[in-house]
Amino acid sequence: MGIVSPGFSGRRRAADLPPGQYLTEDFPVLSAGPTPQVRLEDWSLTVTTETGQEHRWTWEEFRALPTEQPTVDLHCVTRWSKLGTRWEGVSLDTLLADVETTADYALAHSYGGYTTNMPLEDLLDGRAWIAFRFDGEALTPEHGGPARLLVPHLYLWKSAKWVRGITLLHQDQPGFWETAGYHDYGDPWREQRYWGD
Ligand SMILES: Nc1nc2c(c(=O)[nH]1)N[C@H]1C(S)=C(S)[C@@H](COP(=O)(O)O)O[C@H]1N2
Ligand SMILES: [Mo]
Repeated sequence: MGIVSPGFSGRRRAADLPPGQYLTEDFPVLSAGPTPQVRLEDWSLTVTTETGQEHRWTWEEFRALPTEQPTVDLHCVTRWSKLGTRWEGVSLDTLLADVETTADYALAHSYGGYTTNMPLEDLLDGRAWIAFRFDGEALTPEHGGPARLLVPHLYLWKSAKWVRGITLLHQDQPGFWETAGYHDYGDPWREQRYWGD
């Protein structure tokens, strides 16, 4: 008789799952509204500092930046986790390298109006990307293409799809779900799902 079933993937285990999460092999789509269709020639990404200074990249400029290929685990607050997902994107360390700021907070803005906040330091030190490729393919519109924020150490609602800008702020400004009762920070390992968790 077998002792332990290795699970479907046979590679990753319950120990890789934050509390209250279950493993899924598919990639659910969770969007609060319709999927915006952004043409690459109309796309841009803007970082706005606390003094109002703007740093903007067209798609061409953005794609000329050096990229990384992180493999990361995703944890959605609706309790599914997907392990070992493969992405390609530009590190926020690269994007923010020449941005002068003393801000402590960031607010990501998306085409379509979605927003989400996080401490600026959570975007740094190799922990966040503007991702444009998933599993070797161009990121599909329903998953946030042309490009989405990827901040995998926080619950997935922080990974703004269709990202168009990041505003750097001296004061924390809650985004769409954070204003609706979700946790301001959203650490899956501390199960910070809702206000007060
Ligand atoms: N612009 C935008 N980004 C978003 C959302 C959204 O509704 N709009 N939903 C968030 C939530 S709650 C989750 S769980 C993930 C889902 O990403 P996926 O649809 O690629 O699985 O995107 C996040 N980013
Ligand atoms: Mo979510």
